[in-house]
Amino acid sequence: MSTFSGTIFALGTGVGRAALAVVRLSGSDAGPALDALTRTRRPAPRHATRATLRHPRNGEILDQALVLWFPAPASYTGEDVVELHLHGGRAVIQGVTEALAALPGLRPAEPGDFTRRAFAAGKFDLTEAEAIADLIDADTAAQRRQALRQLDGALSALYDDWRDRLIRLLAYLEAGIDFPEEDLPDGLDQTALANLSALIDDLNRHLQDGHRGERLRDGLSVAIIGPPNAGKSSLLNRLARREAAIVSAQSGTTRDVIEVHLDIAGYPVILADTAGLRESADAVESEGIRRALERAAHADIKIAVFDGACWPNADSVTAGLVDDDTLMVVNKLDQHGVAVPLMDGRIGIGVSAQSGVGLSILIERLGAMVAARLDTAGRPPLTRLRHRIALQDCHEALVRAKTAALPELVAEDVRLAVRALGRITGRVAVDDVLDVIFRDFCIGK
Ligand SMILES: Nc1nc2c(ncn2[C@@H]2O[C@H](COP(=O)(O)OP(=O)(O)O)[C@@H](O)[C@H]2O)c(=O)[nH]1
Ligand SMILES: [Mg+2]
Repeated sequence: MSTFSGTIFALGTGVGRAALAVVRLSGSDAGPALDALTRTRRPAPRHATRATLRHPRNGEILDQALVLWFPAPASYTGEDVVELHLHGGRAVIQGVTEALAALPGLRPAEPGDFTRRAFAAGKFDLTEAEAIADLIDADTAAQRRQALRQLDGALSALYDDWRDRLIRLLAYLEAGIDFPEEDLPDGLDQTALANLSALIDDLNRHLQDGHRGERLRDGLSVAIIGPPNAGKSSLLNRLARREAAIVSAQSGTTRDVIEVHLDIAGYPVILADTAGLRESADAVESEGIRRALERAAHADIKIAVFDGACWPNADSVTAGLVDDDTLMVVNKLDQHGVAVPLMDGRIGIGVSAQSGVGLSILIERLGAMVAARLDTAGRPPLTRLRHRIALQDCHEALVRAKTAALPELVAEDVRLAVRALGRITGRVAVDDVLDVIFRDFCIGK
């Protein structure tokens, strides 16, 4: 039984001129609305049917469309759903949505309305609903794979399994409290303690994942650093395949941090160009250098670019920042010809940002470094801060439970842990949590 009032409608496809546009309706007035537009018999459920859509008031033809009728409950939202596959012109979309708005009981959908109704109808849990948002936002193949896996219930299965284990433990504990036997010791017995410890270990492993799943959603931060004129901006433009940063023979040109979003080996990367590292009397340039150092400190990976014209005299400030998270690059290979630069036993890559030589090796090495930081080796990763907070609450409660003095206190902590897990999947749904989650959706989802 749905608790939502009114029938909602929204354009489900992108805004702007396109071949097709899909408008979706959900609610008890969706069927009558379809009848009012087509003025003919309702099509068979789930059969694409061609129909002439007319304005219900004046009969003006609005489009020749394909319409689909999904009676409840076998629909996305679990309610009666209609899909109108229109021609994607702006006037067509406007004509049809205006006609819909004028019909009784219909209103435009708010962001996330459709998916929220689907969640309420039990079509999926919260982690799966969040996966739909992630899938729509996915820019790279790895993001798509992670979202699809979560949509398929990988996280639901994991968290539900933990919750089931805790509920069994709780039942066991409560039985001990309700029917105490004289020879049972206070607190936890060995089996229960072992079960609890095993779950705490599982939680620890899941929580200490280097934030891989969350970073895959946000993108890995990669900073290009190096001395002035080494070709940092040229390299960023090469990798971005556009002139995002100003390239100039005048040193000190780049001052602000310039970011481009890239797809490296299927992973999302936010690549930042920074000001050249040197002593500067210029206040603006000094601020740029401060920002460069700050970005370098927070970056997941650094690309240290050295000027091949000066090699092997590497800039000492940049050389001092080279660590295991750094890809060392010597630029201007077209001039200096050092193919495999070495520094302190570290092997660098010789490239020419100008001619493109060495760039494919650089991208390959960078891809391997990114993959090593984001790949989850088949385990479903933690993907959201919201989940992390609940899992930390769960973890804390279980650690407390392990040392609690009385069986009643152990049971209370396990109960809190169960609740924390339930918050992730929405088994313990609180309205304000739902508002926050579904607000992030786009309209029409
Ligand atoms: N010969 C040669 N010149 C380059 C190369 N990359 C950059 N440059 C030149 O070096 C100068 C500084 O380049 P830029 O990208 O602005 O360096 P940044 O100060 O490190 O950002 C410009 O005149 C570029 O044209 C390269 O691979 N070969
Ligand atoms: Mg620059």
